[in-house]
Amino acid sequence: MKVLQIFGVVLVCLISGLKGYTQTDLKKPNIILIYIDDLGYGDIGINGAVGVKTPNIDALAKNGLNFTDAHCAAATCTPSRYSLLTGSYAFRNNAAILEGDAPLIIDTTRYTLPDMLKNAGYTTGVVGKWHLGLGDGNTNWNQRVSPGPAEVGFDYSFLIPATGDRVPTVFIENQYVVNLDPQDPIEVSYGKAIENAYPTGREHPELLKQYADNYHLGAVTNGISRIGYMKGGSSALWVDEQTPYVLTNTAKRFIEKNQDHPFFLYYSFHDIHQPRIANVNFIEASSMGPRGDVIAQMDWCVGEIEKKLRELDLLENTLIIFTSDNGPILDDGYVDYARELVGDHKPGGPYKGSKYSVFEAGTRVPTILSWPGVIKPGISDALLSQVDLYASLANLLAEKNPGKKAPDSENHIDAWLGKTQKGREFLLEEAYAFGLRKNNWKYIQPKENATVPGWITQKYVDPGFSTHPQLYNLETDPGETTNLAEDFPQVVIEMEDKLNTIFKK
Ligand code: NG6
Ligand code: CA
Repeated sequence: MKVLQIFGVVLVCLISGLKGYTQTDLKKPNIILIYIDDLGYGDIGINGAVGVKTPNIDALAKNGLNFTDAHCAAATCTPSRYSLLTGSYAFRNNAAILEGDAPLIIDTTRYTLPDMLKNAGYTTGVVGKWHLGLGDGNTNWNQRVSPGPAEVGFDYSFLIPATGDRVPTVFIENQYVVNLDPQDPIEVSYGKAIENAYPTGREHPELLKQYADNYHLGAVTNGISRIGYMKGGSSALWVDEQTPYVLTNTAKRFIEKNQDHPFFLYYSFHDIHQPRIANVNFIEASSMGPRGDVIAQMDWCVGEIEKKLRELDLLENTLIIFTSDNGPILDDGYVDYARELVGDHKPGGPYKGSKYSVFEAGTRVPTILSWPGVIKPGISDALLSQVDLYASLANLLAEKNPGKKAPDSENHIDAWLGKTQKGREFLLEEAYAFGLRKNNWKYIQPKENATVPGWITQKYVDPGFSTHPQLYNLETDPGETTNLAEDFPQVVIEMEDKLNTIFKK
């Protein structure tokens, strides 16, 4: 027996030695969070996509765990990302979609997910879309923009400051604008127009390579009009068609540079958010026009990351979390004919709703975890929220009690790693109304005089409002068509009570 044990230890040491890991490191996988923007449950092949192929994501799912009932914390970007990084619900901080000149919304004294990982010995990096605000509200883009990622736990950052459709359209590395010429300083405004600024799409539609609605007719850079006005920084402007390559190469460099010790990479894609301007390599890669083409482009980038890990022999001990920040949307403001070309493809899978909606498709998003050394391939129906990644990863890394620091985050590491199919008992869905899940029950809280910004209703979005309680049984009615609230008053009371406990916490 003893001999066997010693043999085992020697073998493990040999294997880990070969892979360049110590025993301790084996317990500390590299963690790569691949965070796609606006990708719907049904937008990947493995979940039923028909208009586009996603071979790299499908392979990731086949070799990992594909979750059928995992949710982002909210149906829009900023709230969702706020919850992901803080383990706290967005409503506690009134987090809403931010403009490109908004200040950082994470309190820098907060102990965040990247802080926790740093404390556990990780080098932390964020590459891609940020959209959590930067600076103090009076941001000068021509000097170090602060506070930002470094002040909330990231050792390295390379950012799209807000969204692809908002100025400033420049990359920011370690909080400095990349390639900025000091002689050509940047100015940004979301209120008054700026003199001698970039022409606007409203005044110069002839400059546009893709038309846009009334809300996206501000500064034109690279032939695309954006939200907001901008002046200067011409040597720093990004080229939309190159963005996927720039970000993926930056992510690869981060991996390469940090290959010898545990790292956390939050790779936050611009794809498949609008403006959907695919690189020429992906034009007509799908049958759905630009929206499908950028899904194919995004899938290719995912494959590049996997290839890099394989090349560096890191795949075995890297936990890849692939997911999305909110549900899908066809028309969000640019005229790329996503609605007209969607055909039989169902971006939200069998679920009702979209981005901005409290119905299931608003937050039930593609979620795949892969860690070849540890996770057995399969499918999991566990009910999980991204707000739980914080406490779950903390638990994995032996920081057992993030406690008050992440008030809404629950430890479900066993569910994330596929050791159990049991996830949350209750799960909050934040949109412009509140939804609550318990097993297959879905409750939507009634709202009096509910409104959403006008542009949402113009986009064929059903936000899910009603002045009456709504209760659906997702097992028999995944499309949320038959309101059972009057038939199950006790369930409505239980769900309402639980919501109130969450609000009062
Ligand atoms: C909305 C924008 C939309 C998109 C969204 C953010 C208008 C009319 N629409 O306010 O274009 O940028 O915000 O998307 O301004 S998200 O995925 O980052 O939440
Ligand atoms: Ca989004």
